Amino acid sequence: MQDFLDMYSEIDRRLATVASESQWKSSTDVNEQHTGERIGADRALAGFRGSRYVIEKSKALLGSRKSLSDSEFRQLDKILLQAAESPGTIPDIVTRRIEAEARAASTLDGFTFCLEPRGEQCAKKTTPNDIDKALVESRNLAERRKMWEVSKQSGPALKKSLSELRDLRNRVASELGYSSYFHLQVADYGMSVAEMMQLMDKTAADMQPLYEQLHLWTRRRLAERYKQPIPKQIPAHWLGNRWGQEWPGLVEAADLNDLFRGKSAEWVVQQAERFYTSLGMPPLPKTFWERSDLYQLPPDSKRKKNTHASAWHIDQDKDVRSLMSVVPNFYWFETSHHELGHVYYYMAYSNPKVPHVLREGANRAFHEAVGDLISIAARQEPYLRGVGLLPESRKLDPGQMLLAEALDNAVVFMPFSAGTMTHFEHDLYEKKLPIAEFNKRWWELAAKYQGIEPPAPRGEEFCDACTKTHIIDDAAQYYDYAMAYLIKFQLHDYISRKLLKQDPHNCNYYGNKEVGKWLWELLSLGATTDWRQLMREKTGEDISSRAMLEYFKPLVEHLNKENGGQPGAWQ
Ligand code: X8Z
Ligand code: ZN
Repeated sequence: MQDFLDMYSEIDRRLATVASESQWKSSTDVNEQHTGERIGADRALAGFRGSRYVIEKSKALLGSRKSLSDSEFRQLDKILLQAAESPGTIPDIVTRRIEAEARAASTLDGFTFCLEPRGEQCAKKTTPNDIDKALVESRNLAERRKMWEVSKQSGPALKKSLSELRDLRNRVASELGYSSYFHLQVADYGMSVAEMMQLMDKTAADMQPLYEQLHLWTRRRLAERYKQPIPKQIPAHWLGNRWGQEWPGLVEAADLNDLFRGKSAEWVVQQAERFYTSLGMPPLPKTFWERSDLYQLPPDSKRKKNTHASAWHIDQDKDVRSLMSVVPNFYWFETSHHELGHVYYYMAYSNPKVPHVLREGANRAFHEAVGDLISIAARQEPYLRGVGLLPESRKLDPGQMLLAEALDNAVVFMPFSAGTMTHFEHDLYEKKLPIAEFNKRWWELAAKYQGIEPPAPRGEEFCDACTKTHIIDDAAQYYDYAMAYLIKFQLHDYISRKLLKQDPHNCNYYGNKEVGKWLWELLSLGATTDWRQLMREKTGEDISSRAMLEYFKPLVEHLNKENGGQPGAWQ
């Protein structure tokens, strides 16, 4: 037994390191050569992970479950899940998948958004950061619509790839008995598809009354801003995010973007690091700063890179990096805290007590929750004042701050993540949604869960779902974020009330070593314990929307007043 685990760990660590390094190169400098190198390295890794020997041996060892220690069982379970991503029994399909994944990633990562197309060329390019800035700041509806439409340009380029990838991913997953690729991804939680969908539907339903009140408040507010009649559904280009997944820029009194005027992008990332070190966690390794790729490239840069933020654990040990396009604003302030959360998780579980195969989060949602938890703390007034971001003269209204947090971060995100995204991917994989219905289904779901409609009907020449990074390169996993939001409010509730004995709305983790120790203990376990058990041990409860709903309770009253007790539903 131990021989097999040792052999697997040693070979896997080497091959995975080479593959990560090639993926890093192909994401930070998109070109044919790097795509080719990535395909080669991924094939070598897949060949090992999915080899018949690995599958048969781990199945056989799992067969005598009673004699296995918990750690042995968990390792074998992970090994078999990894094998299911590339079963050696269908090598041609696995190879085709690897190539299709790499090509789609290269189209996505190297995509040029164009303001003025000239035939096949582009006379004026733009960046996702500039699109986001226009969507947050512009008051001109024609300009907003233009930018929103530009942000959907990558969809048609990716639509066929998504359909092919869906078929290949599903075929791969079926080989070891999964009903679809969605099922395979959900299996990492030890859950069935039905259980996951139930949790998502319950979450969306729990948030619905509050979401509807926010929706009503927002459509009135934006109609006034743009001097338009109040719509039933919100036109997508009215909102400050390309997918309406969060709605920043609506509460002027709580707009924190101006705090970053005069700060550099470097400062933003360094300040995020200071949050973690203030808790007693170690500084980031020197190699993090040398090897990461943290800042925005100019629109005419020869080098192209993925502009969506990510964190990387290259060697399952000390080589940790982040890929971002930071500019000094509030979005990147929060996102830097988010990415460093991943990085600190990597650092914490890379210790001798955690076997190589279990150097992962307690589950994927926990991984997403850590940095976001710190982001909740990083927007609290005592912290902003303490680090000198918020000047003496600027007072913050707690009611307005809570409203802004619900809109630009927490509540508004839930119908998108638990509703639109999760159901789209569920239908894509489990129900084999035909390519001729991709866009129709996407907008049906956006209408149903988010109450959002496109500025004008969007036919099947588009693929608006394809413009969302995760649909292409983080397939069938977006419920991770919905769960992460539940978990982060549960952790925050515990930390503020039980450890700090402070109001969750007005508390300060910064500099608190007890909080740091509590969190580090959780992170250091990696995937060595069952996540449900960990949840109970650390917070005393199961995963639920209780803590998030409680956090936003003061808002219910506030919105009720502002909305004059009107029902919020748009349906
Ligand atoms: O993708 C991310 C992170 C990287 S793991 C920036 N997030 C989701 C998104 O942008 O859609 C964070 C919250 C949701
Ligand atoms: Zn993340």
